[in-house]
Amino acid sequence: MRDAVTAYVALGANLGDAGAALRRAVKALDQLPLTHVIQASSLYRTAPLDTDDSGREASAPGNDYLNAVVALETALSAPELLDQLLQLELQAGRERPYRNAPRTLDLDVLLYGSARIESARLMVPHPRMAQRAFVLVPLAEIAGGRVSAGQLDAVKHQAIERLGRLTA
Ligand code: A4P
Ligand code: MG
Repeated sequence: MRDAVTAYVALGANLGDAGAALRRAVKALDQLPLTHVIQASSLYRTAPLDTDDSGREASAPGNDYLNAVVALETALSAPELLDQLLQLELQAGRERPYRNAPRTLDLDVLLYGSARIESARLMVPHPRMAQRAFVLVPLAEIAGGRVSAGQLDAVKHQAIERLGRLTA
């Protein structure tokens, strides 16, 4: 039996019924093999944002996003977890016409225990998470120790509105 790890996954959607997509995603994550959802942040409405690895910031196309973060306890390896997330995105009708395109569901691995992973298909911690209020604010809500006050301060100009509970 493999040891379980606490992993944090960011959820985002701005196409179709984004609220329903995020709620369905939480249920689906809880049903993945060797995995349980142990915590979920509130649901947030956020303005579409384009950030790159250099820290540049611009607005992105499409409607406002709904975003949230969940904590998983999982015995899947990080690449196995990524495969499962990509599968759930496909099931939600995800298409990738261009960079930062509006999306029915985006699931990103933010943190996987304390692992640092730099492979061609998986970077953990997520390389752009520190530039994004839509990641840091919900993550801080459920994992205060993983986000510093300075990090939150650096993104406080980005529009984010707490809507309420994500899960019942
Ligand atoms: N990949 C590498 N590392 C990871 C990781 N830690 N988690 C690779 C997930 N995937 C990772 O992702 C492309 C490839 O990244 C994957 O196949 C995987 O091998 P993708 O989901 O196909 O494309 P993407 O989502 O457009 O790329 P990415 O990098 O997830 O986009 P971003 O940078 O996350 O930006 N504004 C608001 N307000 N809210 C949002 O949620 N999201 C984006 C997407 C832009 N603006 C937004 C939001
Ligand atoms: Mg993604």
